[in-house]
Amino acid sequence: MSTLDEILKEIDKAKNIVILTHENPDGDAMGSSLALYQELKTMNKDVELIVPKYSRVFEILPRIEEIKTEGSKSNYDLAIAVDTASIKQLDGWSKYFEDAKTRIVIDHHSSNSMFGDINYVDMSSPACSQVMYVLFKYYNWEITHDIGTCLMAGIVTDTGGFQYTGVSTETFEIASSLLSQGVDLVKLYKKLLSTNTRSSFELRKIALDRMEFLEDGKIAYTYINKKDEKKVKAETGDHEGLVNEGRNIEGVEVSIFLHETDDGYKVSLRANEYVNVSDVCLMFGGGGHLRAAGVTMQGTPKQIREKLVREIKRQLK
Ligand SMILES: [Mn+2]
Repeated sequence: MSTLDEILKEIDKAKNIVILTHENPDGDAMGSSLALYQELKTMNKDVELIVPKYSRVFEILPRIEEIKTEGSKSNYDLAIAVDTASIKQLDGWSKYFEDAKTRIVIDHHSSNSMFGDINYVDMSSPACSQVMYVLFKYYNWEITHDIGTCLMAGIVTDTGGFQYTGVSTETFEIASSLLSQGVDLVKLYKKLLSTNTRSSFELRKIALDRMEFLEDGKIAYTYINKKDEKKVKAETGDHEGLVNEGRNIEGVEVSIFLHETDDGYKVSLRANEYVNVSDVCLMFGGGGHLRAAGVTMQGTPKQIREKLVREIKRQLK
């Protein structure tokens, strides 16, 4: 039996299902989980999608008002984690996953630790929403306008508007089919990629002002701490995408962005051409994709910067 058939068998069997995704959810986490949620609802499953905190920019996504901040049960028949590379990323709600009778992982991260009983991970896919589209097609599930909107939101955000490595002819074929169904790509693009909240703009100003160039301009580095966020009254998700600012500068191979959280600094690394930032993050217990990865580290921004630069330097040409 193929993995996809096994997953369907578990879904059929389960009466109640919980869907989970990673902390600090991006458009792909929101889009792929909401798409799956809607289909399971259509199948008359007792299903809950739990996302404790998300940016209000996602409020344009259909059915987002049905998301729960905590579960109504402690042991679900089935838990499905989407767009999530490790159990750690499920943060404070990993208990819903761990305590479920059966656990499924659907993802696209190359660093996925295969933490489910059944794991469907397509590392060549640029978005979990694209993996989800393939699932829908395989199962002959109907891609409604609302579901299509969620999948497109995931694909367009995780590919930075179809520009990142991993985008393939298949990505465009899927986008094309969603477009012909009437999904409003222009609106999603504008709202999710081109519009800044005022506080995220203020945060960007601070991050840019603080940016440093190291190793002959091959590394860009900046950070945001809690004090900055308080100053600009930042909301969840306002720091999203700041790591791209450094990467988009000529001559930069690796962009380092640190974001202070309750557990230390969340490090985001982006590479342009050749540095394997997934390997760099793995050194410190994190992971991700070849050119986009993350890890949480302890210490001051300066100490963390030194550790990262030491590792990155070994790969610089
Ligand atoms: Mn993703």
